[in-house]
Amino acid sequence: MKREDIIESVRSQMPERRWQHTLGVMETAIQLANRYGADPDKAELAAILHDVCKYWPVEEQARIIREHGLPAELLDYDKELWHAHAGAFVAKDRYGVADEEVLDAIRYHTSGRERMTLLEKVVCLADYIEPGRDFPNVNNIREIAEHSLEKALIAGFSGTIAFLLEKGKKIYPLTMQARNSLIDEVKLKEEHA
Ligand code: DGI
Ligand code: FE
Ligand code: FE
Repeated sequence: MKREDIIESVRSQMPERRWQHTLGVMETAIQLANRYGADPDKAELAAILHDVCKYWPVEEQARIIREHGLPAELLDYDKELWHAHAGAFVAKDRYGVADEEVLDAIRYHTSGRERMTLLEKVVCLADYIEPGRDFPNVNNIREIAEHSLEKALIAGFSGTIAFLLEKGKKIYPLTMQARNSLIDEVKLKEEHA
């Protein structure tokens, strides 16, 4: 499907404020891609589609996970995690996105995972810091993002994990693995600096 048609279709599936968020993620993902050497067109496409399923009924998101062989353990964790995996499926199935890098960036935009690709980092971080975001510490993460994708994401995931702990919620293991892995990457980079 053409970029413009995907945009109109995605926009029609979410409330206006979520569309504004998506526009913010598109803009920020392109900026980060240019800053850190990722492909800005891929970053933009992943951003356009990253929350496509966010406002679908949760039963529909769960059905996609069950019927299409997506990780079943997701269903034992917070529903907020489901739209990312369901979204990657829909991007391929309904919008014809074939690029696995783009699909992974959509799939892991919420949880992260061990050894995230550059494109996954760009989209995940853009989702945290797009201009419309307002949560404690977001300005700090924006500043860190000026010089380190990895350090900014560590700060983002640390905040999310603290939030989940505070709420007494479970933490999806990929989020812990993502943070651990980013910490290792930063350490390695500093050792080789
Ligand atoms: O879809 P968005 O609101 O733009 O952002 P998102 O896809 O990053 O979703 C974030 C929400 O997911 C946030 O409110 C925390 C919630 N969540 C629940 N369990 C987990 C989780 N986020 C992560 N990273 N890991 C979890 O285990
Ligand atoms: Fe999301
Ligand atoms: Fe989002």
